[in-house]
Amino acid sequence: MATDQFQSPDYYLLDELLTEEHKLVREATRDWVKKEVSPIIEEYAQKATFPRHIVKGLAEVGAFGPYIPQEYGGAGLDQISYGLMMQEIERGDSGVRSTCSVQSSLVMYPIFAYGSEEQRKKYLPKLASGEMLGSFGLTEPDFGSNPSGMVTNFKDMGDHYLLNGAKLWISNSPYCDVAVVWAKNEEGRIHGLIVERGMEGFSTPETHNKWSLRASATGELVFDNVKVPKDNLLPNKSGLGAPLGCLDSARYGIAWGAIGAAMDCYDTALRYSKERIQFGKPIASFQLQQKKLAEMITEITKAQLLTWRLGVLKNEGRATTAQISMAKRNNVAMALDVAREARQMLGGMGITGEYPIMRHMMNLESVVTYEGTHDIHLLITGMDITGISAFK
Ligand code: TGC
Ligand code: FAD
Repeated sequence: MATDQFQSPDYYLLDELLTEEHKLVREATRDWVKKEVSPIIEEYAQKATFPRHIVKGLAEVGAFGPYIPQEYGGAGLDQISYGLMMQEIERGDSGVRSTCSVQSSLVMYPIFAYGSEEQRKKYLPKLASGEMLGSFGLTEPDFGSNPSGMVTNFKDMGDHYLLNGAKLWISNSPYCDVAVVWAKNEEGRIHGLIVERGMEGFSTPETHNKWSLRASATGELVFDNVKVPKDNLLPNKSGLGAPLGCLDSARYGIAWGAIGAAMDCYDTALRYSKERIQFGKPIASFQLQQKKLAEMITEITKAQLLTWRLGVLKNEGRATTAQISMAKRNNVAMALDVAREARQMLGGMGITGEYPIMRHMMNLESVVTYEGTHDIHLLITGMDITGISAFK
């Protein structure tokens, strides 16, 4: 890949809405991405290999549990700092941001919010430092958008639980040391269990042949009569609301992350269009190309405003599930549109790994599907404004 020359667009001077701490966090993350992600990511994506070696660096930059209190190893930052980190990391690659979303919001968050004090002390510092990598098992082969139907289950055997079932499409699974797994008890109530690598009957086969998120490892979590100690059940919340609460936090991070991918595509296309000469002029001088760039920066700016406001509401504890859905849906669709237009602006070069655009575009095809599909989020908005669930 060519040298990373990224210049962040800020058309409405939104930096003025950020604190000094926000800007410091963003610059530190941006510098780290330029140094550690940009130079290697194309090669890892082409090879469809997870860059395991950057996990330590992600931990050092504070990307694992940015908003988890420092006493548990987190960075103790606010939600806007968390969002800005996800933006900068996804500017590098959605797959690397995926690793952070899963570790922070889908593994550390449930242990912090629903776990016992012993569980917090045992797992959170190791997850924050990258000593442990986590995964989150909600989706099953027959239950994706409708997780309430899950069949993975556990039985109370007196001194332990016996876990059976399988989870599919699980980010980080082939490399995870621990998994937060959602399963039904004998009464059909959903609970979270912490499953550790090495427990007999627990396996994590990798899913191959993905054309998207190629630098992120995806796989299954398979439970064949796994004996889970009783201490590994998350005691403080049960029901579908428990995993959905984690998704609120991860979807919020994705809303910011998608802006990062869009900014990278826009910035690349803007620079290319000023340098590429056709018909004796830079292609940036043609009205059709200017239209594409003008629409991209308009949509990026609208997403930045929406997401900053969501961050303020989240800091105040007032962001609703439906507001988060709207931002996730809008921003990922926006980023996909920007990526597709930017790809065209680069002509044939747009399909090569010399530029990041095609990789972002392919990654975003997963991002628009995971953490609730584009249509599911539309229906969450529909449910919120009408009071009628389209799912029942
Ligand atoms: P519904 O009846 O609406 O709700 C069931 C119970 O949950 C409560 N609830 C919430 N609680 C906390 N936070 C939220 N966000 C909540 N949303 C709902 C709700 O009040 C109810 O409580 P109670 O006490 O009445 O029982 O549930 P439903 O079965 O009708 O489903 C609703 C629907 C379709 C919106 C939901 O299931 C959904 O969001 N589906 C999409 C599934 C999804 O997003 N899966 C993501 C898997 S993880 C992933 O993709 C990780 S990718 C990570 C990466 O690599 O970055
Ligand atoms: P389905 O639910 O079968 O949906 C198929 C289509 O039907 C979609 O277009 C959907 O919008 C539509 N549809 C479904 N129901 C309705 C309805 N009621 N009305 C209208 N349309 C509907 N899951 C995890 O638990 N942990 C992870 O770490 C994780 N990581 C992932 C990583 C990747 C790369 C991918 C691709 C997925 C990951 N997922 C993970 C799973 C992801 O959350 C699911 O793929 C997603 O929720 C959709 O489920 P599904 O693929 O089964 O699609």
